Amino acid sequence: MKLFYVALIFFATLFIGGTAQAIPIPLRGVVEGFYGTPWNFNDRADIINFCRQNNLNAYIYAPKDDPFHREKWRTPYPAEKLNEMRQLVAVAKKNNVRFIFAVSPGLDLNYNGKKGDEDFNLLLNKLDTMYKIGVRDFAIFFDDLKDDKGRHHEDGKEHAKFLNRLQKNLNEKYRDIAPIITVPTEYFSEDMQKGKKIKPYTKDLAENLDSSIVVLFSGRGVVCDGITDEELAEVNKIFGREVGIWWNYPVNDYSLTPNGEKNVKLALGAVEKLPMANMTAIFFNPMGQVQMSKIALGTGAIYANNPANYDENSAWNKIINAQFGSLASEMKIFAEHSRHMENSWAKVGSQDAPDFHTTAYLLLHSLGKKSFIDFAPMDKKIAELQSAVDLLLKKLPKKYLSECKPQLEQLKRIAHADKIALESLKAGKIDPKLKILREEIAVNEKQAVISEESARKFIDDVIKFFDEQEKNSRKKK
Ligand code: LTM
Repeated sequence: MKLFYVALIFFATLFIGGTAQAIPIPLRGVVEGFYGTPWNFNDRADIINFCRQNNLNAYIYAPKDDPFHREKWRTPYPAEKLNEMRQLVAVAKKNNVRFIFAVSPGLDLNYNGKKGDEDFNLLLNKLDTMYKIGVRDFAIFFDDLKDDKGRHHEDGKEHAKFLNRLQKNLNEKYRDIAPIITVPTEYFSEDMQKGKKIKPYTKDLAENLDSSIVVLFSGRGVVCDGITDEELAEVNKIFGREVGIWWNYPVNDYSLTPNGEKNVKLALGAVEKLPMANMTAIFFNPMGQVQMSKIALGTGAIYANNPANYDENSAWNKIINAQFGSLASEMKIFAEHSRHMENSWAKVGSQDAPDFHTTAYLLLHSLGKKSFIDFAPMDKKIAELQSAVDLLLKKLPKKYLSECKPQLEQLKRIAHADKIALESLKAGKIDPKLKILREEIAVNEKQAVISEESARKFIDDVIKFFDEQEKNSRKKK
């Protein structure tokens, strides 16, 4: 009976006024893990400071295009770089943020024989150097080791053996280091299984990996539309431990234009559809655009500090208000048009500007069906968009503008073309300028993509409407 009351008091204290008390994810932060130009010292110091302010407690150093992290992982950091790293570690310490140093040696790592020992020692030396400058957290990543046919040739047992040996060596040498964090080669659940069967790499890794090593996975896909509690539980079961998440939002290193040219759409939405269940760790992979990443990262921080009570809309509003002050309402209009990221293998982030989309849809579907067409709601949406973009282009502080000017300018072009499209509908006749504007927008899509299914789509839809009208009238003749 006594036990019953103790349990009752325990659970009662978890609930205050009907809301569950916040239970933060123990290890929560940012993984600088994207492809493309790595952040510089100031960006990193800034993000570490941002982590402290937002109650995130870890930063992983893992820029894919730092040669000393991946391609030339054997080469020690030059003195100047090491000195920068030392300063960064000090910044992290001051901010109470764990600085996690990662190496991705998988491209050409030897596991066995003499070469295996040599590589092992080289890696150990690299970590030793980092220990000497104050690092106490290490990560070894084995992601993205597939060949051009999408196959990998990694061996789960070898990875486990290698990581276990490293962990053992570090633990014997140092008493104050945290368990190693790893990302396996099969790091998303659809790649860990074939049908219902766990693939050999994952099975061997899971069966042999030291139970204290932290495993991160990215969801059912590399970049996917959320992770359910069930999906998390399934991966926990595979690895026999509570795994952590490497979340690929707001990273945009894969965002390609329709012609396959690089980039760029900005991911300015909130993180969403993440589990409520317990997990050991979560790391958000940002964009190269450090300041613009802070919208999603800020919402990620709110999530990671209280997953069970997370509401993406209120988090998104709160963060934009805090970050942009008097420009917050304009910023929300802009950011709303740039949240959803999608290509043939990636899909994440909520719909871009759904209200704008619905207003346009309702207008286009009322044409020819009603005697009175109400243009006012669309007029209002376009006017709002135009004035928000103009104000941001004029007033946004340089640190933000330097990261989002191409997208703002593209949205300005789109909003202008939307206006011409709307006027064409009002006049019942297409303004010839509209097709020229669309061409100009298409050319600029090499640098900036935004609101593809909302404000941008309205232009195409209106042109299509007039093209069909013309086709029909020709048919009648
Ligand atoms: O997601 C993981 C674990 N690895 C890479 C990241 O480095 C990259 O930034 C994202 C997004 O393109 N995809 C990956 O596969």
